[in-house]
Amino acid sequence: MKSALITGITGQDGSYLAEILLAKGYRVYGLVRRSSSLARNRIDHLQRMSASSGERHHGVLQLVYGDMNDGASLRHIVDEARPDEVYNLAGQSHVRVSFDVPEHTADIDALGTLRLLEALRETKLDVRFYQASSSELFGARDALPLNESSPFRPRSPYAVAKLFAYWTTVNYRESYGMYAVNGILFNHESPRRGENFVTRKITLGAASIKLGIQSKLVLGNLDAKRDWGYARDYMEAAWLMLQQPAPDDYVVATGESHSIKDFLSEAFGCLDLDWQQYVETDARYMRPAEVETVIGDATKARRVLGWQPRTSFRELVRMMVDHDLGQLRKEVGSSLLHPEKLV
Ligand code: G4F
Repeated sequence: MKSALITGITGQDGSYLAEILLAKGYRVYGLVRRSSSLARNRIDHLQRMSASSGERHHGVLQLVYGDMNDGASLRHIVDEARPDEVYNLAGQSHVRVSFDVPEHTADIDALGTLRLLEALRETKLDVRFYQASSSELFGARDALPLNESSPFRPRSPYAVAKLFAYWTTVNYRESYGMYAVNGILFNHESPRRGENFVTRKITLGAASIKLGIQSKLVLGNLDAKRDWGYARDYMEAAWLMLQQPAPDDYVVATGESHSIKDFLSEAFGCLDLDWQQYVETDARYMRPAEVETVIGDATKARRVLGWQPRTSFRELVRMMVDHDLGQLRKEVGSSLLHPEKLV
């Protein structure tokens, strides 16, 4: 049985990756932080399946306590689990929030990666390491689409921290001969996306308006353009990157770019609503420095990994809207949801 350690297993990407690995028969170790609230809804179903026999999942899931700001805990986990593959998905991943908590973002996203790589180096395991790098590394660029050779120019504390992690990964590959790769993923969304990222904020907002729970949706910059794919498709690419004969870095993207306005039009359109009647903008959702347009060129991932996105923009938006409408219908009346207060 192959084994893998996933940091950030309770997040959108971690939960999809865990599903993929469990279906392949892996023993999956998921790093979780000790906290007073158990926010593990994205992996609850996996824990239940892993505990019961006869499911289509053949692997085993085990959660282990640790923290990216605690090198000793990482060393201990690596030593205990002795994984074949490590996927570093943990981090403070909200770009706007990184301007409010730059030090924390750097500690977890940048130094956390270093701590994990050091733990792997010290144990001298024959391990394959995946680093969740980001299209935010490129920042504002004139030459589009962006590929593995495009220069980096980060424009947020988040992107600067990710740049450190990117180069640390390359450095450990070159210095110590480690199988360490960067997946430079462009925006990837799903019904499991955090509610304060723009796509989920929109689908949840549109569904709330449709059901009369909310009267308007307040956003920031509506002109920004993103290359949005489906997170599950992107985690397939992450796995493929660790199955190659030699380590390398790959861009993962759809090659299509849409504006926030396009997303609004598609999402509200799914519910027969005109977004312009409900959407307002507010400076508090704007960023001190914005990345206006993002579009990726995943030619290398297509050629070397044989990967391609399987979910179109339209299918992705529809999937998210349908999910949120269904979820809200179940939760109407619940005090848990206050979409208008989201970042
Ligand atoms: O959904 P976003 O917050 O995603 P962003 O900043 O592009 O970053 C995401 O994708 C990156 C690439 O994969 C990741 F590295 C990163 O961790 C994260 O997952 O914002 C998208 C765009 C921005 O231009 C933002 O200014 O939407 C614009 N926007 C407009 N109104 C808003 C809002 N973003 C948020 N979060 N909330 C708004 O109200």
